[in-house]
Amino acid sequence: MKSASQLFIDSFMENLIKKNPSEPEFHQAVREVLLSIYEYIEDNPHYIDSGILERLTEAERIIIFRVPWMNDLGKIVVNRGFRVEMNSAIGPYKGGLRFHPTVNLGILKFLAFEQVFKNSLTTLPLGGGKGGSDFDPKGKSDNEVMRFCQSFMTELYRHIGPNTDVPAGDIGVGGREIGYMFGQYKRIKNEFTGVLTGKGINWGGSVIRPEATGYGAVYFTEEMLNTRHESIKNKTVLISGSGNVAQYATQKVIQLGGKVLTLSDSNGYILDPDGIDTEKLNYVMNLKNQQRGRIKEYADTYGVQYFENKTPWQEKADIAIPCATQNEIDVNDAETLIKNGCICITEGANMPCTPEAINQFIENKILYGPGKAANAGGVAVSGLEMSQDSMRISWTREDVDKQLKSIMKEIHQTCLKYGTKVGGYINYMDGANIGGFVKVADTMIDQGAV
Ligand code: NDP
Ligand code: 2IT
Repeated sequence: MKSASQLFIDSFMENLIKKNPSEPEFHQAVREVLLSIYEYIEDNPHYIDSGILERLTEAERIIIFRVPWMNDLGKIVVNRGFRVEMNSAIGPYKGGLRFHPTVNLGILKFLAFEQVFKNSLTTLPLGGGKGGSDFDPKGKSDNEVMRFCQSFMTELYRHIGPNTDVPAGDIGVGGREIGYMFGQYKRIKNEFTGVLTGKGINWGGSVIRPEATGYGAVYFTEEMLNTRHESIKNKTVLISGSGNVAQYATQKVIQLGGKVLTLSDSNGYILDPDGIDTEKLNYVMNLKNQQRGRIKEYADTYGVQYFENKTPWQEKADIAIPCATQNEIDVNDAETLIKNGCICITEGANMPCTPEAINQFIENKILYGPGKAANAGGVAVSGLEMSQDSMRISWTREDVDKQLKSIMKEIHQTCLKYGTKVGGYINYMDGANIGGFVKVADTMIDQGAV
């Protein structure tokens, strides 16, 4: 027989799916949160009575718009632009923009939903949102990317603002794209404000913002390992992706004395048994950020193995840090990782593990750090960038790194507070979901029927 909690969750999900059809990633993200928080809200029924769950799962506002731009051949191409303004209870909407051909409303709703909890965990006054487009920056010239970004901002500008909604980067959106969008916003509004984060250092950006997600994920990994009197030093690490998050996670692992064996992109992964050192990482950064090449070229340059159309999870290592995309670790990968002795999985990406994979990690009492907690360093430093912009000051690398470290420690503490189970196992997923939920839910109750 089903328990009361299962019946409640099933019926809530049935309604949600009816209202939001064909959005499996959004359903997945909501179900995970419900499973984590149900017991807590059962003990605190005022959350149910005040409709908090219905409100949290309905975006405050969604904007969908046409993005026409001219390619280098003089042809007009049309993409679709989105901004999901999910929740502004504790601060302006905040979250990245993703440019990738797979972008659709359901993906952005899952990301915006998770962002609400993540931003709440950072301790900073940040609401949650996410946006982007099905535009594919791959293979486009700088001029094409610029024209696309200008067209995207020509509509988006009217919906955002430094006290309303502050976008940033995500997959396919880095310093170059933020620059083009910031330039266009400033031009249209005749206003120099911190309307985007991840800006260049010369024009209002914060030091350590490019590094923050990857560094933060590794700081969080170190915190988790410390609970078992372990550390990253001398550990082997599998990293997927080779973009912003993967690059700086690799850099921090190297700094802390660990050995990164793999990096990947959507075509395959490289395995470097000697470890990716600083020189090789610099090569990757140049390859990916300037040349915009493929990770396969690493294998050709350094004479290591390349596995086409495969992910790194079949390799043996102590730690895995997925830094590419959602659902990149399935239950088979999870079983292989565990069988190979992996003790810790840290989500640099958003929702990289399927629910079945997460169950495997938790059942086997592996250290499992969910993205909401583990990759919150990026948006946390975005929050610090907003503060610096509004004060018209800039902090040093040491200042920002110290604040990042202390925020990651606090997030870890919150996970311990809400996620420690009888017997001592720390369920970081429950910890992050409950910890993120309480602050937003209490605030929504304070603010009335909003
Ligand atoms: P980038 O665009 O810089 O890099 C993304 C990397 O992941 C690339 O190597 C890319 O390969 C790979 N990738 C993307 N999509 C897929 C896919 N469908 N299958 C396989 N590989 C894929 O993005 P980020 O590093 O910024 O983002 C990586 C992850 O981290 C995302 O989940 C993002 O949401 C999350 N994140 C990012 C933050 C940030 O501050 N940037 C903050 C918190 C989370 P290819 O080049 O072949 O597409
Ligand atoms: O998923 C994320 O947290 C991000 N892409 C960063 C968001 C931000 O506003 O810095």
